Amino acid sequence: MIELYFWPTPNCYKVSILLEELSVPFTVIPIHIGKGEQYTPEFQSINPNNKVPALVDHDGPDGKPITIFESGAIMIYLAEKSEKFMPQSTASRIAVLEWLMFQMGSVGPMLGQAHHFRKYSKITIPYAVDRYTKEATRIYNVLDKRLGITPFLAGDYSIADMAVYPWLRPYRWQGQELSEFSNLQRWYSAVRERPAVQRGLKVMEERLNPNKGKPTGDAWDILFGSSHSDDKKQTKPLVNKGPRS
Ligand SMILES: N[C@@H](CCC(=O)N[C@@H](CS)C(=O)NCC(=O)O)C(=O)O
Repeated sequence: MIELYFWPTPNCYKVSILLEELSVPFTVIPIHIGKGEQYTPEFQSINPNNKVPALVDHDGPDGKPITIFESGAIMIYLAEKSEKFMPQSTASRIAVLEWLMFQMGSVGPMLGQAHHFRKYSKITIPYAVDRYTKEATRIYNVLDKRLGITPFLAGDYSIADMAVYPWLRPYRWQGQELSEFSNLQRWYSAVRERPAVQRGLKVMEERLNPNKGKPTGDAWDILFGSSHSDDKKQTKPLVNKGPRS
């Protein structure tokens, strides 16, 4: 059984998308980072860095449980265990690791800084806004150039694509327009259309609110409760008979 310590953020979506792609059953354990749940001693024993995601696989190596933090390490573990989305040959495997490391070292941290200084900072620091917006543009150009050569970042669709995609979804927060990067835009649409990607992005809402979208309370009674009987229905006019006199 796999437990995913999760909050709906780009780094966590990387793992939920991969688990959905693998069709592996998993339990979501929400860690509300806005309430500081990442700082509890229980969670710290799982991730000494106090950040999500983290993962526990109760059926780890040699049948023993394994605890993993850092989204890149979690993705490598799951891909290697399942032998999917990570090729076996050295050259292809290194290509996946290159683009995964690029995501972990550049895409995530730099675009995260762009989010911070463009959106969350309580004061506007023009130097920081300019620096991280330019860095975002530079990163988008690196990705766009690569995707002009290969359909996906490492050739075939892999954990590298799953790692980058969630970070590009808030592209406007990063001061970017996808339409200015035609190869990237083509790739973005291809990844977005994958059903597992769509499920991975909804993982918390579906697992934690299984009734979401279903009518509850008064709405349920109105639609399906006793007032739904034919008798009651007929107490109301079915046809508008025009203005009352
Ligand atoms: N390098 C880490 C970064 C994890 C990270 O920054 N997680 C964010 C959410 S995307 C977090 O937990 N933030 C809460 C905090 O910083 O207190 C990874 O990829 O797993």
